[in-house]
Order: sequence, then C-alpha cells, then structure tokens
Amino acid sequence: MLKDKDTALIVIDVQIDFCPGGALAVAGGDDVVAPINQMIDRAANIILTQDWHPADHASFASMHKDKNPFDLTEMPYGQQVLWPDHCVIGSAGAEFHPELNSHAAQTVIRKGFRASIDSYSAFFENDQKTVTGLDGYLKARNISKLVMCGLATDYCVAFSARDAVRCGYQVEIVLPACRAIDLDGSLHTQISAMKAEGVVLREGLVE
Ligand code: VGL
Ligand code: ZN
Repeated sequence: MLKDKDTALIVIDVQIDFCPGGALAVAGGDDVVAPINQMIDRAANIILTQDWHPADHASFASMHKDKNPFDLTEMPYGQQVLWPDHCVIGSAGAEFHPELNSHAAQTVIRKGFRASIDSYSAFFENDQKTVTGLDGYLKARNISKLVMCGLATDYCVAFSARDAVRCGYQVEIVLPACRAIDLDGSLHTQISAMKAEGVVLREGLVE
C-alpha cells in the first residue's frame, strides 16, 4: 500500500519536545522513530508535520494568568487545553527527532504558527476553519489514501485522521507507530471517535 502512487505516509509531530526529556514529553514518544523509519523506506509519498508555535502562543499556560499546564480555557473558537511551552519556532525542541529520517519528506506542513489559534490537525486549525493547505496539496497530487502515525495519538494524530475522513480520504492509523498523551480519558475518547467515523486502526506496520 505505501508504495502506491495514490497513498501517502503522514508522520505527525515526531519532534524533540514530544519525546522523553522534551517540554511536552509523551511516554515512549521516541519508540515510534524506528517503526516510522521502516515505513518511510517503503513509502512512495512522505509528508511530515511539525508543530510550530511563536513564543507567545495562546495555547501556552504561561500566557494565561492563574493557569497551569493541562488546565482548560475558553478560546473564541471553543475549549482549549493549555500546554507547557513547546515546539517554539526555531528552538531545539521544535526540531524533528534526530534519528527520524526527515530528509525523506517531500513536504513539511507546519501548523500552530498563528499566536491566537492552536492547530492539532494537519488539515484545519482548532477554529475548524483555517486551512493548513494539506488538503489542496494532496488533492493536487491525486493522493486519496493516507497512512498516519506519530505523536500524539489522542491529539494531533486523531484530529488529523478525523479531519482527513471529513475531507474524503481513506485513512488508516498505525498504532505501534503512535504514542498518546492520555489526558482525562482523551485516548479512549479519540479511539472511539476515530472508529465511529471510519478511521481504520492498524495493530501492525503497513507494508
Ligand atoms: C500536540 C498538544 C499540543 C500533538 C501538539 O502533537 O499531539 N499536542 N501541541
Ligand atoms: Zn502544540
């Protein structure tokens, strides 16, 4: 499947800040690198996403008086989790994991670069209106099937996969190449939503 011209491997946010020792470390985050590199070696089309925030990003708890990381707040577009400062544009933590074969990427989609809007999904920012351009890029290249993996299962991977279904793609996520944050049951919630909406959850790597 990964060798097919109409299929793309989408690698979500495999960045230093989401790996152990990083600012928003996901447990086992670096375990995804080896299986993802294996799939990169087989894939005809490879796209990476990169979480990419200005230092004054509204999703950072540090920007809100009396708030702590992982608290909730209301944004004009709805509820938003407040995060520790992470993936700041140009910082070491925003770089891809050094062992990820990032040079194989044909394009890199950066997201979350507007100070006032967070962006979990690779397609739409959290206002669910502002586009990243990924849908146009994929449609222009006649890519209709997506294999997704990376960090974090229950935030950027799930939001990307669910938006991809809404945009008309056939979508699989590769669970052994994903790791979750799991905040207040978010992993269970997102797995259920993905299944209900038609995302295929794979327990093994994709050939
Ligand atoms: C992510 C929280 C904040 C992710 C990005 O990549 O899942 N999560 N920014
Ligand atoms: Zn972020």
